[in-house]
Amino acid sequence: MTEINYEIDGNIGVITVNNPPVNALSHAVRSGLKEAIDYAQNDASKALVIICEGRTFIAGADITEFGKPVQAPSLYDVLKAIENSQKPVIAAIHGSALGGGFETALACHYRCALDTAKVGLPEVKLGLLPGCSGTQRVPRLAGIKTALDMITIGNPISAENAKKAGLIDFVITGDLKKGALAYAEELVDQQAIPRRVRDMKVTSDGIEPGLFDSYRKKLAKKARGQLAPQHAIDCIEATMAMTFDEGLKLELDRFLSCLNSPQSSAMRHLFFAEREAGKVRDIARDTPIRDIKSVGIIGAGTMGGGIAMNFANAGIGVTLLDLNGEALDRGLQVIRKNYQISIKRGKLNETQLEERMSLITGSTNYDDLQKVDLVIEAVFEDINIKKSVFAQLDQICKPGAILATNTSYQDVDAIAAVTNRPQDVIGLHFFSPANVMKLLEVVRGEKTADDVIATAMKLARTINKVSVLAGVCYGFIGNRMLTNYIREAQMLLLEGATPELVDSTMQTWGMAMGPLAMGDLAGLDIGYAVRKARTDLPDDPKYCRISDLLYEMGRLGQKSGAGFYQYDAQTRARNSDPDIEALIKVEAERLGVIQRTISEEEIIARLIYPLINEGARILDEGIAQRPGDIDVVYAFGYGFPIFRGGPMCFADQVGLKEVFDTICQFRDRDPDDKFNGIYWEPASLLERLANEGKTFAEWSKSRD
Ligand code: T1G
Repeated sequence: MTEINYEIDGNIGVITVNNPPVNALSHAVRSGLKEAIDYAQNDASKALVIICEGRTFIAGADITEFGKPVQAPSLYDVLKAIENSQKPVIAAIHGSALGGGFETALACHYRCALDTAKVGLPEVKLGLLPGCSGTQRVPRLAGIKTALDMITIGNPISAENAKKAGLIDFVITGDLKKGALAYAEELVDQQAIPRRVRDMKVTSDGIEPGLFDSYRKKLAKKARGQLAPQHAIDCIEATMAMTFDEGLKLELDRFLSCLNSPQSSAMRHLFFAEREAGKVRDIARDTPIRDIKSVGIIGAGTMGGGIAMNFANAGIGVTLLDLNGEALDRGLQVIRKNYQISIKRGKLNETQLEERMSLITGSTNYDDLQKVDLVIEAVFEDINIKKSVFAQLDQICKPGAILATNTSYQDVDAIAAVTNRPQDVIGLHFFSPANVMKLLEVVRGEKTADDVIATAMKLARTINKVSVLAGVCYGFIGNRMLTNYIREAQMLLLEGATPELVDSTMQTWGMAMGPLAMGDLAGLDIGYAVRKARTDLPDDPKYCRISDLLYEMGRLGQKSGAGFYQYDAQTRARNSDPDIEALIKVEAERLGVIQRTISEEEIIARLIYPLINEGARILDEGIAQRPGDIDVVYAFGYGFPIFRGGPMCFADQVGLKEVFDTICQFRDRDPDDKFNGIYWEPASLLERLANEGKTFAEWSKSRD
């Protein structure tokens, strides 16, 4: 396939890039672009247009080439050729011109775009910064503030906004090529010269003192622990004092240090893992899927309402059913309130609110679910209640309707078994708040049909979720691993770490929230009920003893104003509670636990390694398809730091031998405590890979 085509149309040389799926700047594309630019310098064309086939303009460097030796011509060589062209070069943008793609457009002398197009520099989302002049050209074209906003956050902006900022010169409606050629001909008629961004000056107008440091502080919070945004700020700030070439040198230097960092390797891993997770190994990608035009949701509580919003947001009609009329009205009011919050945040307008509310119909009658294509049960987390709901659905719903449970833990096969259509039953585990959290665990029952799985994975994309396939076990992937994480957090309390030390250590490490504060947020009664319902927990008096005590004291967490911490009634600010720290000491003594000073290093290992260990078991049992899938679950559902790539990626970076040896040390540290030996029994897959000197990634590749 020819990645680059060149032809002359009137006075215009048209360079067309065609490298599906996103016209990434592969070696072939770079070579073809440079050849075409060089060739066109001597032909009859008066100006050149760079345009792309397919769904988008160039969407960036080819991320799959990172880590391999750069093959000439480099992107720098290509952009230099474009900028030094003696004829005006015009970029014609559609879809998303991102990263190196937008940098290519910035090296052009003029830029036009379809009104539906977007432009952006999302490199920080890969632990990188624009590595080919983006940090130097955007400030020259659009000013420092626009550069800081675009580059340190990495979100794309619309063609209209890009035009307002001076990044795009002309917005086209309708046929891009036609519009771009007309625009180019007009420039030729005007005898427009090659307008080089490198020659522009950066204005310091409006740059208040301390601007850069305020961004450094903002990003240190918003992108806690991430290096790339800080480097990007330095490069942008450099445009105020350095020449273009000096700035380019600094940018390249910082780009390479990011490229070679574990953070970028982790974030690039997650980029591909997120896309890989949506593919089911043993189901053909062209498996026919069922049409989902209408959805029924049972339970108008927090989860049911949040789930309903996802479908309404995607323009899919929802029947929200709750047998309790008051609960239904409350649920509908909460949905409306959530949308009103989005309006306040400028993410929605009144018309859209009403459109979405009109797609959600309340009902207290199961008969209203007779014609829906999919039902999602989101009732109380009790297996018997769920079974009775599914028995009813089996009687009422039309043949071919998909029957899904939103259960967080329960046995999907046991639920399917109460119906005459287990092949239509699946788990769709949303995460609270369901209208915000991106993760969706798709739980495959033993009898779930392939087309039902394929439909669910496709539907996840439709409602803007990241789907991960899980097998049936207690807690599927995420919650199963979380059990051990919570257990160790509380063991650490008995052994002498305060709630504040545990939580602050994990937050500094990168977790969105520490485990104890997270327990207070979710509600200690939830965890208590889950533990009491389980019959398979070790009969260890130390097991989650503190949260059980707190529950028995009526301290349920934020909802009751106190849990591990005290919460200010007005501001809900969290404060350490000396009474609880004293209570922990007394309980530790009663249980015969000797308290000691615990290092942050031990806290991190004691909390993260159980995730890795259980993740290894989950892989070995086939509950998750890939280690990357587990990483996606934790990055998108549990606040795991994206710059560490997820538990399994982090394990590979630490080294499985190191992880395994540390787990063995934890197992053997107290021979008298038999429970410790149980909790810290290394997973056999981890042991095997550690002994073979392999990584989880290598193990996964061997199964592709
Ligand atoms: N390189 C290689 N493959 C890519 C790719 C890229 N840049 N972008 C996407 N793909 C693959 C992706 O893995 C998937 O593969 C398929 O294309 C469709 O992607 C020098 C150094 C463009 C908005 O960060 O944001 O330039 O799973 O499912 O939902 O300064 O892809 O089909 O086998 O996401 O329509 C900067 C990343 C790179 C953009 C389209 N660019 N891509 O979304 O499709 S660094 C980015 C996206 C850089 C310079 C620096 C999205 C998209 P498969 P998809 P989509």
